[in-house]
Amino acid sequence: MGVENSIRFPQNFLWGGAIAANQAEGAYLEDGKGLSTADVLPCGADRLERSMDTSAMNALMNRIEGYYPSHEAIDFYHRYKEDVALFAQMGFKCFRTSVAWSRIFPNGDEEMPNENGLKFYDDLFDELLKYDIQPVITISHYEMPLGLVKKYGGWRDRKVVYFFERYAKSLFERYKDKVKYWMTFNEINITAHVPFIGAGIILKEDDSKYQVIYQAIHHQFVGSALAVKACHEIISDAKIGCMLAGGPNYPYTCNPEDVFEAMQKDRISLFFGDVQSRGYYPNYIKRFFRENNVNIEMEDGDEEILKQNTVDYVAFSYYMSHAVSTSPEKAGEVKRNIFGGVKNPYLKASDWGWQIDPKGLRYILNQFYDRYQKPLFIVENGLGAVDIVEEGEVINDDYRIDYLRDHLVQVAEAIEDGVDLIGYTTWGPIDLVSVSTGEMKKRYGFIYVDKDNEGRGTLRRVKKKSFNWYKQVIETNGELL
Ligand code: BGP
Repeated sequence: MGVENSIRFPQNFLWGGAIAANQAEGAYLEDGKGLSTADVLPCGADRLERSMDTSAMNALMNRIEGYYPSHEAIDFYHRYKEDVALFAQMGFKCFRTSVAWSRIFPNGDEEMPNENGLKFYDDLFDELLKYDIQPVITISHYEMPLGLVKKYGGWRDRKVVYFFERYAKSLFERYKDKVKYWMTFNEINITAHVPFIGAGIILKEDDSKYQVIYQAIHHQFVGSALAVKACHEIISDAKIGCMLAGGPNYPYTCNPEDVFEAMQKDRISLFFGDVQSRGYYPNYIKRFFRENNVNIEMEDGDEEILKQNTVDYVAFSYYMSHAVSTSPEKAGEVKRNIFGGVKNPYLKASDWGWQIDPKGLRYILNQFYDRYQKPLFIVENGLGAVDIVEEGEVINDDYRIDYLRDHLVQVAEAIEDGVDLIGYTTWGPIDLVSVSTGEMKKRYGFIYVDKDNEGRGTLRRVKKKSFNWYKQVIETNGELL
């Protein structure tokens, strides 16, 4: 099982997998953890749209009703030893997860961290290091303490910058000997599309939407830069990156209108990487701000903080590409997702309508490397699919192997193109709760977890066919894909 690949991956390439605290841990109120934004989000196909509905979200602030798969998730909190042992069997060199901010600061604005929360991650990191698996840690992955939303309106309030800085510093101090790869905000560019998930923002009736969102994003930029600064001061041999949702925007036709529109869409997304990697707001975004009545309030010293504390590497997720048309009605079916865009006639899509495009990964690796000239790290890639458990506990997920292989072939090509790549972590090496639906049905894992959308199941772990395939990929450092 495996196709030969003649292009060499770098020595010490960080192969692994990635999860996020709120999608895997469960134990949502254990050991002093406070509620987080992720704990109150409703489930279902329209989850992201609902997170932008002001009255629905206001109602959720004070009442959790119904069943939330994320409250137990896959119970990683109690079963991490078993799971880490399985990752070690696959030969993982690294493992990306996030820290749940509300385990460390249950309301977000306390003076002192919660010792029980810190202890959990100490134990988890020790377990990983026991197998020589490097922890790669996202400080904020799509969640923040709900207390900060109720009391301060999330990242709208400048004070949250300092609560975040305090939180980040307590992680660096505590784990300085254990964690050498960090990133600040998961998919920070998604905040512009789903501000509750990215920044704990519930828009009010009289809010000027862009003003509120981009001001909050400015606060995140400053928080991120302060975290970079603290990380460099506290852990001299650490690397800290930003993390973007990657996905190129292709013009639907060679009509210059489409070509330009695609470039603009790329810019609106890459703006986040530009600020965090280059250290200043690019000129093109200033026009967007002018035309949308956005006036960023900066404090004295902000520009200096951004300039002085740029990231060491650029991490990103990659699932799909987008096609952009200035006349979408002519271009065919308009995809219903948060990015907009039209159907690309050259690509197939996943069951969730995500357009599968391996070459787009080579494209974006080159695009990012040309733009940033910094090491890159692919920290999410994978296929969300419905898996069938056949007789004898067999799961033949050849579609997943094909997806990952096709993407890795393009990763190898990009390495040959000269891109400096630190590593590759697949999304959800073990099945977990989906961000876009809040459900279990959309699975990414090499390891199946017996749990369904309604919470039925034993939570037992079962290796899928892809488990041994990925093991072999790592064992041969990508020579057999
Ligand atoms: C990214 C997120 C992840 C993850 C992934 C897959 O945007 O960073 O947290 O969930 O997408 O998305 P989904 O779970 O909706 O399939």
